[in-house]
Amino acid sequence: MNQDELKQKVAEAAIEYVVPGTVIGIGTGSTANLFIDELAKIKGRIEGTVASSVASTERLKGHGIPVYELNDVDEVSVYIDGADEATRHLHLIKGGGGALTREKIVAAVAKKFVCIADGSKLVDVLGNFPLPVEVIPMARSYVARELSKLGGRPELRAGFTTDNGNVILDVHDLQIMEPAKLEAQINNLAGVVTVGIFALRPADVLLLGTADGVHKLG
Ligand code: ABF
Repeated sequence: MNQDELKQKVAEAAIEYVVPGTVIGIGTGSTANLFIDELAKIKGRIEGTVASSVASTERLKGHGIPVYELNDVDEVSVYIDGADEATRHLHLIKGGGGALTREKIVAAVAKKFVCIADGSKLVDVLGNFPLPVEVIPMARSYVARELSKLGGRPELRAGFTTDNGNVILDVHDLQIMEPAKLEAQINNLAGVVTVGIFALRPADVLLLGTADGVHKLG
């Protein structure tokens, strides 16, 4: 099976976690897109969705699936989204698609976070994938200097503005041995909106698509 077929398998497996009659949190990226297409087949069973990006909102609406503003819903039963890297502890790097802030907000609200990914995303140590950090534009240089002091090599994501009007620094050359600690440290830098480490609020379930089937961790 190729990577797209593995993503399709986890997207199908995630349908089992959809709680009927509730609002479902929907992530961003190619795996989340496949999940949206699966969700469309059972859209009559849910109340609606909240989405972590403009792109996902458009895809959901294209399927006729209701999308609500997060502020208008009291509860999100489950959040289903992909990741760029994941560990067996269910710590993640997210944000390769640039939607990390909204993803972190929806993950915080959701009762359960189900991460869906093909097996290539599983790593022993986070950091091979450049760590995205969303930054208020005027703090870009300051935050880049501070990230360098933490041992990383930040690069401005060229020509990219987030859905929130900010920039992204992708931090290369990190070996993230203590994800929760580094998440808190980077979160505390003035001008940082969100860091793409999801460890303080990790996934609750990780569904991994592999050649011998979908593996469930957590
Ligand atoms: C989102 O989509 C992001 O956090 C992550 O960057 C990306 C994963 O994309 P894909 O499913 O296309 O690999 O979940």
